[in-house]
Amino acid sequence: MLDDLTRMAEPYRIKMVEPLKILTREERIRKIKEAGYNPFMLKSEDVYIDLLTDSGTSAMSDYQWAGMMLGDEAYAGSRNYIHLCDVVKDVFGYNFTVPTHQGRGAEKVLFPLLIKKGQYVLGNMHFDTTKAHIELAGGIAKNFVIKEAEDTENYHPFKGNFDVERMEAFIKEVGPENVAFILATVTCNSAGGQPVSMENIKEVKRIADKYGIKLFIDAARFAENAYFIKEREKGYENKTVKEIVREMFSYAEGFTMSAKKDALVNIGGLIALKDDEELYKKVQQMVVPMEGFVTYGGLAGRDMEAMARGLEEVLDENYLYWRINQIKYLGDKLRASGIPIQYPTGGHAVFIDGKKFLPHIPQNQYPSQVICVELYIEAGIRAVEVGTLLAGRDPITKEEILPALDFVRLTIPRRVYTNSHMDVIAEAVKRVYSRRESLKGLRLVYEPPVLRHFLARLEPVE
Ligand code: PM9
Repeated sequence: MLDDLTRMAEPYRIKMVEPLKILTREERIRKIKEAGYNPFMLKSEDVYIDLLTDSGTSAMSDYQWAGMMLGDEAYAGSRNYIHLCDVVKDVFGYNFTVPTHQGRGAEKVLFPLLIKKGQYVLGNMHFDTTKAHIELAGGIAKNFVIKEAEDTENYHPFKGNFDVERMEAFIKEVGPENVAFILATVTCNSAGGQPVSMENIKEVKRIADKYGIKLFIDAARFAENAYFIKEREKGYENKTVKEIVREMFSYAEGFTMSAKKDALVNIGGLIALKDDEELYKKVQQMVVPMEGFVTYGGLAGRDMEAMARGLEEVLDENYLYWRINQIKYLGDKLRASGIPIQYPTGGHAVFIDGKKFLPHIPQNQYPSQVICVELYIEAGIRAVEVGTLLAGRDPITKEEILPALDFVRLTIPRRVYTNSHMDVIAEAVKRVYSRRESLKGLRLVYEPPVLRHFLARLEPVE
């Protein structure tokens, strides 16, 4: 374990570098206008620090790259698949593993097997692709995150927790036969990368059992969640992160995972089931036409090897300490300058509270998107809106949804940027904050009907 002194720096050294380019301010103003004021539409080479997502953007280790050279590209029964199954069994204690090309591939395969038309899927806060796949399978996504998550200013150690009472009242109201399953997202991305406590997972499991409902986990950031439990939950301080992960997953029947986050790979996903062999057979039948044969699920053998190694590596507590504290370092700097953020900072990103940052811009003029645009102009930083633009419209009334949480997400890729980059980001946010009163809203000029934020085009409101 690193000590107080050695913990001050990254627990890795750099073996390969990728030069960064920075455009002039005038060029950045032109580029963001051409991109329809939507950072998703920018070319990556026009970005200086890319904080769009932590998904598929990790730097792999030398051990993972070495594994890439050991890819067994057989169509069936690749040794890398077998290694991946062994690691899943060791880390999570689950018997059945099916790879998929990424997280939404796992959702697309599993959800139609669990959902009957009109049934609810209860979550703390479903991620947007997850919600989309619940709806595509004929289900209705319902969120039960605790109210404290909406209060961005005040500390709560587990803002990703379920409001179990509210969820139980809902189950009683609609009847358990109308609930397809419960999905716990760890950490809870949409609430600010906020963790779910072990106590809360246990409580959710108790309710699930009481009503005969299955519990699954959206496991994209499982290791970061486990690390927060070790840091913040009584009784877990002396357990290893690996032991905590084992316990978390012992309460669920299975998980879907975007391996592009905590599995430290650039592509990949997983479905894993504890012991439900019948469901496993159904998953196998679905995955063949959807993703590929059951032992590769849309991935190359080398990708599965990198994933197996990433799943082990991410449990390194020196790495997790650095990871969580790099996000905190940035969050603390912003808070010290009076910038409103979701507090405490989450596991993978600092979430700026867009409504508090720009109170003069109405929510339907996308204040968080305005901040993203200005950060690009200020310093070539690409952040992402997780707010009104992302929330879209009510499927029935077509009215814009105005979510309680309207964020700019400064998403930090794993093992990619140093704290010097964090200093630049903090300074850029401060500069935008200092000229906030002069900023104006945005309006849509092109709006796709589904997941509109990816492809939308906007213009400034005059
Ligand atoms: N999350 C993210 O940036 C990537 C897509 S949007 C730019 O946060 C959870 C909790 C996620 C998630 C993706 C997926 C889907 C499922 N659950 O992107 O399909 O955060 O691998 O995973 C993104 P895939």
